[in-house]
Amino acid sequence: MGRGRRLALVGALLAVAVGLVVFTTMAFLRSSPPSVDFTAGHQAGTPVDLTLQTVGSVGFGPHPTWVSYLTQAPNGQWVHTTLWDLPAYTRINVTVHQYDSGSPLRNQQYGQVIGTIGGDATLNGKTFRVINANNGNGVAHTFAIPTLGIEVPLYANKPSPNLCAAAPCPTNSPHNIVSFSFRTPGPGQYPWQCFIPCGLGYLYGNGGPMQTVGYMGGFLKVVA
Ligand SMILES: [Cu+2]
Repeated sequence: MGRGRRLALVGALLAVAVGLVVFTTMAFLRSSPPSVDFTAGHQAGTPVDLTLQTVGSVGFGPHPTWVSYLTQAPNGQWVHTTLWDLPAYTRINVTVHQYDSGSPLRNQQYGQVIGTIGGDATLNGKTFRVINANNGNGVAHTFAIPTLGIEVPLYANKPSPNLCAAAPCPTNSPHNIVSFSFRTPGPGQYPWQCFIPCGLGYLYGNGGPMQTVGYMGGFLKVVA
């Protein structure tokens, strides 16, 4: 093979290699869970119902053992995502079906309900403002929107082999129902997340699902 042909061959192989790297990188960057749309057909002034679930291990996808939130779409289907399109200046009635076990809190401040309408939440129908995580089953996860000053602890289930281990969890699995409301601000993207270090097997519990959109955090995409 002549020098020119060898050079051309090396050049072609290099181009293929670069192409593969670019393609893989773009595919990785593009991979994002879907956003559930709660704005379609929304009538100004009426509240939006947002129903979520938390599960100790999602049971499918690239990380089946990770803890996760799931979102119920308006058509009733459970979607593995933490991204929502929500109307601005609207009351959001949140209901979380909490299927996971928990523990005492490392930071007791996260046992407080902060920033909701009325400053409270309900646990299985009973109003509360704080959970003492050193009593009972402890806290499994929190729902927090830091930029809006909202934080709600989600009471845990007693550890048991009967706890749901694959989402979407059926309502006959042991769970707690936590409800609260808040108002969306003007248009913008607002991050939300869990503040309980629930990424088991990661440094201080704060890696893995705690750092990944679609599991323990996401975004409110508030639109006008
Ligand atoms: Cu969590």
